[in-house]
Amino acid sequence: MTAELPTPDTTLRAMQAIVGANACRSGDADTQAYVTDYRGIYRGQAQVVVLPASTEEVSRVLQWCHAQRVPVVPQGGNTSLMGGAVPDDSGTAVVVNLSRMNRVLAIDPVNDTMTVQAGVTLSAARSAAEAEQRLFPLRIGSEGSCQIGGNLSTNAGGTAVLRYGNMRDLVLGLEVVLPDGRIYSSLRGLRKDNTGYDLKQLFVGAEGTLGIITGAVLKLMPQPRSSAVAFVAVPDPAAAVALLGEAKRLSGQAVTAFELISRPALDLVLEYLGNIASPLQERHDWMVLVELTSGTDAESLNATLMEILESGFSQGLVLDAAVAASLSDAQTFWRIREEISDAQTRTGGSIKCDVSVPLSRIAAFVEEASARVLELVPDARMVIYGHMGDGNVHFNPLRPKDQPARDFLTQWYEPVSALVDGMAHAENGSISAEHGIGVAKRDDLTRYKSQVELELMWQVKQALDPLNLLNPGKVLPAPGR
Ligand code: S2G
Ligand code: ZN
Repeated sequence: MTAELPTPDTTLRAMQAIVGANACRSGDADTQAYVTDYRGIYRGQAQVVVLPASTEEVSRVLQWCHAQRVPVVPQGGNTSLMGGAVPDDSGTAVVVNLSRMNRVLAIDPVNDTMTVQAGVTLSAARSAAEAEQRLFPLRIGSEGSCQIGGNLSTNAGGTAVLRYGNMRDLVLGLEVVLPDGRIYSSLRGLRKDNTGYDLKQLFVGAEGTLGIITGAVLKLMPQPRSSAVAFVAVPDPAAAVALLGEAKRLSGQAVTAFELISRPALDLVLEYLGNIASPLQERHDWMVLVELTSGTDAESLNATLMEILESGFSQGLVLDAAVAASLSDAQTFWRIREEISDAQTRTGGSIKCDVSVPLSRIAAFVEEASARVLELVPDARMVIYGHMGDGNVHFNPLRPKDQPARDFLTQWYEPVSALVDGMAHAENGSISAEHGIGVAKRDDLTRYKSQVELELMWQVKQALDPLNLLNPGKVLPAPGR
């Protein structure tokens, strides 16, 4: 016999008693922004949305919801692409939005750590580090609105993973409120701590299904003294991979970003931006944005970049290159790269396949998957771009200009995503390299995860959230599906 859920009015009053009336939102109009994802694809309903100001308040909210068996959806900047941060349409959930917990609590420049609340935006975190002449290296296009808690919950990657890793590699300590309200805190800034299971890593990438991240201790890096950026035309993806090898051989750790851009991706974003010309004179099928950063002076780093490009030219790996002659040039090159995502959203009809394969197989994968997708959807625009350097591309077939988005998107799961994910899986790759699972790819896990992997994930979920109250329906398919 399932216990009766409290009425929305009872829940609202209980939440108001914990966080205060001003930190509660109820009713469709006031909750709209919190129950719909930023692209308007995933829409749900909530009993109440609460914006707690402290870990203590989060704990009390979860204690109450746990006692009343009320499901809870944790939410940061609500920039999830997979529907992971909004409630379902049952109208039973309480959304806990962390935006008011937005303080940088401490920066220790000697220890190279920064302690933040979960609601600090990525851009605020990066600015706080910069003010102390340090770098917090996570770099993703949504940095103005995404929050550190959500970056951790989705193990966010972005354009500097090649050099600095994902959020999993950038976190040293966490504070998490568990489904029953207990507070797990390991807000320590130690690079070495071998005292039992590394519990914090359970919550990184769990998409809010095991606990609500309320604070973190993050690694800081030395600020690079110089950077060198080039927009390079290459004959094909295989040449891009070979050029990456040359870049690593000649500059070692200095390779910070290596972003593939297909011609349809470039055409799309230049059309969207409207006021920026291609950095290259000629039109090319494939390009890469290459960024080196280092502690050496700009002159020697640029010389290294030129050495890489000359070597590339001599081996037929480079067809043309525009080297940023100023910060403004570099910013323009990066703006072209970063705006591809919004250009897709504005155009509509983007089938998103966020896949990764071993770097040794990525060129063949891109070529073969492109050919096979075009057999299925001959006029699709092959918007293929992103983090080739770490084996991840956003393989996003886009609707033909003359086809309405709604028609084109009927092909999303079958046949397009099933084909592309199946090919990535066959390469021992990932069907979601960066964006996580949410609800969008939840049921795919039964196809692409082994039975043992699924059983282990269910066992972890059962151990930490036996009542399945935290972010229900996200990430894990129902057992036995
Ligand atoms: C990026 C953004 C999401 C997408 O631009 O690196 O992660 O595929 C993507 O539009
Ligand atoms: Zn990406």
